[in-house]
Amino acid sequence: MEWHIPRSHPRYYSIIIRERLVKAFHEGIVVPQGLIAHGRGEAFDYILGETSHEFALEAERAAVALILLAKKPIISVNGNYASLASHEIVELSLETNAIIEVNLFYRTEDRIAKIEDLLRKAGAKNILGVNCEKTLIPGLESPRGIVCKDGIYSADVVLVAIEDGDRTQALKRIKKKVIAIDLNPFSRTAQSADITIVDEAIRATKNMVKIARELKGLDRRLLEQIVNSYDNRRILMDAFKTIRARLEEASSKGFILEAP
Ligand code: PTJ
Repeated sequence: MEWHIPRSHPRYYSIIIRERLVKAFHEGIVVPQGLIAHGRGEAFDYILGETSHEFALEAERAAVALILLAKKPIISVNGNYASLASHEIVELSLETNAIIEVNLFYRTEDRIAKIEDLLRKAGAKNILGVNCEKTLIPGLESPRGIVCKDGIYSADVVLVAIEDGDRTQALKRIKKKVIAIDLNPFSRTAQSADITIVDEAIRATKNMVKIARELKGLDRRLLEQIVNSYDNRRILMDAFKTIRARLEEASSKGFILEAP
């Protein structure tokens, strides 16, 4: 059933995004657990004021530089990320020559095919899914650890979004550089990634597309400077400080000026 959401609703955008996920759930792209994960993300985004803070933009810039420097960068896509940001993912992949790999926590071949199809319709050219040669990431129980041999398994840099913490840690163990988009800075993913983007996945990916257009003509040395001067601990500290400052403001006044 399709609901009519009036444009005048103060939370119009947020409700439209929910509708997108619910539709994707009915189509078998998003799992029910993905709807729960989205709610958790929304709560953090609400606290953060639903905006891309400076710490997120800095992480996004370093992430794009790292992707542009990589030999084989992969954008790992799950049900939530695909249904939220298929067009932005494709644009990022085209701007940076990154390969898209559909990689699922609740893995079925049927879901992989549907997500692949969704991304192809959005214009994806370089995509791995159902038809790749498979192998296993050590330390992740099958079938969650199944990846493409020519994709994540042989990548040097992997971007994950809206992911569980296990996968990031397993990728780190096999020496991948991991970039994670995760609104929850407390999460295991956020804590164990090399570059943690504490930002909403659609906003983050849009920002990264813009940044890629700016950075892709740059000399490698300048890209290396961006990556080498990046400090993920400081970025995480800034994210926590922002949460604290917003909670302090709210708890001292009983309201917050920039309420979403
Ligand atoms: O499609 P599948 O089978 O691969 O399953 C995907 C889910 C999302 C179900 C799976 O990866 C999962 O269970 O994830 P978690 O452990 O719930 O973690 C999701 C993390 O992403 C949480 O820390 C959320 O706060 C965060 N998150 C949720 N929505 C967004 C988000 N971060 C950025 N942007 C969002 N839109």
